[in-house]
Amino acid sequence: MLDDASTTPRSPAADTAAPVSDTVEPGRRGFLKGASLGAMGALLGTAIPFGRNMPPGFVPVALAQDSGLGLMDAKQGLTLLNDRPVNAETPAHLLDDDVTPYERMFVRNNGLVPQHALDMNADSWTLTIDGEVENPLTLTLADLQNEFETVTTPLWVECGGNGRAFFQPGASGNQWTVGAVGCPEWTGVRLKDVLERAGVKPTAVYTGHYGNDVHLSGDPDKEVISRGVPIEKALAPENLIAWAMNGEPVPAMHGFPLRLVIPGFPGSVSQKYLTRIWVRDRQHDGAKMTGYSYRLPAYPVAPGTEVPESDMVVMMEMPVKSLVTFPATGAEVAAGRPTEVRGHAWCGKGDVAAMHVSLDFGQTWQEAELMAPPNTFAWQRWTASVTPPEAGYYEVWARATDKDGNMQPAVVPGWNPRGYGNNMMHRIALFAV
Ligand SMILES: Nc1nc2c(c(=O)[nH]1)N[C@H]1C(S)=C(S)[C@@H](COP(=O)(O)O)O[C@H]1N2
Ligand SMILES: [Mo]
Repeated sequence: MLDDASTTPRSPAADTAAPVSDTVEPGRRGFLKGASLGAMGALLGTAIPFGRNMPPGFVPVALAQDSGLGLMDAKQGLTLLNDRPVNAETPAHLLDDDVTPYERMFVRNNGLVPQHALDMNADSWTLTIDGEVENPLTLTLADLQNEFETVTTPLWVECGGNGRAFFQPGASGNQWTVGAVGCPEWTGVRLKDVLERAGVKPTAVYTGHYGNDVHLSGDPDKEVISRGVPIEKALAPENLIAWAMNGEPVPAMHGFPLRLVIPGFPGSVSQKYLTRIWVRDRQHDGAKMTGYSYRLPAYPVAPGTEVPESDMVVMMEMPVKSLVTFPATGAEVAAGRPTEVRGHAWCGKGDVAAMHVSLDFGQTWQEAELMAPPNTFAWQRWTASVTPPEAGYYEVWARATDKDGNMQPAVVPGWNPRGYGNNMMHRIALFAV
């Protein structure tokens, strides 16, 4: 069922021109206390039949769990799309750092932040590896830290629905514009090393990931999200089981105390609050692996087509993409003088091959300087110098190309029912004076 199918997408032009404001409302923190039972019923998605007999100020158990919204106070300048669960994206100009700081890392929660994470309590935490393995493992944080090689490396995470706001007709789900992506530095062990310690059987086909965040209904037996990757991807060297982000314990919002970081694939495979990896003998069928979730039509369809569920296939590598992170859209620059523009580029297949910018709506292009990444699956810095010939309105369009020659398109590519994989070029406005 589509939860918010009527959401209208914002137009790209509106996004380009809009001033970016801090939309996190601190006053929302204690909002449950003042809410009417009717409003709470709406949150639960069901009526509360004996509501009129409940004492004033009563909070139903299903809603007592904190969504973690209070944790957003430490984020800086993010756009809050939803407060239960918490979803927030980062304006492009705040993603200029090579390594994304905590304050600017987007948040995508499908459920509620679990209590142990709110308490930052990792006592008795274990990770189980089972299924198609020779020796099922149950590892503590200390086991992971002591028995495997520790790796520290920047890796990008991008939500599969980043760019959804630009699909027409619109697609249900969070209306991400461009900022559901970030590249923090992660510390942990290679997923591959842990899987190899468990001994992957030849029958292994896929992984299934589990965390212990709380379903929006409050029902402890309901899975929030449980996705997986083909075993070949799971055994690739880039993936980490991480306990630290930017040198600190993984923050509550981002999966404390342990999460997967599987760059290249949609962010949803990077399970937070990780408790179990089930090695499967078939494609995983956990929550949000089936139906229309993180799936694309197996063939190109016209916008708005009703695609039968049986024709939907799992989304794999994210397409090549880039952002302009400096200057901020709407910047004033000097006419006739060179202006520095810069950003990052990344690709689900690994390194980006080339980067170009245009100052005349895509009529002519100049090559930008593209740095090698510090490691595969860290995003790559690009810089260019553009000169607006005279006073007036300009746009910088940025276009990355992958090693197979695929470029970012100027328009939304491949319409799909849930609005995944939009890698259209990012553009910003410049006013030359
Ligand atoms: N346990 C758990 N893991 C999860 C999610 C979730 O809701 N619960 N969301 C996934 C999705 S859809 C994305 S895009 C990334 C976002 O990671 P971040 O919130 O750390 O930016 O986490 C993934 N891992
Ligand atoms: Mo996501």
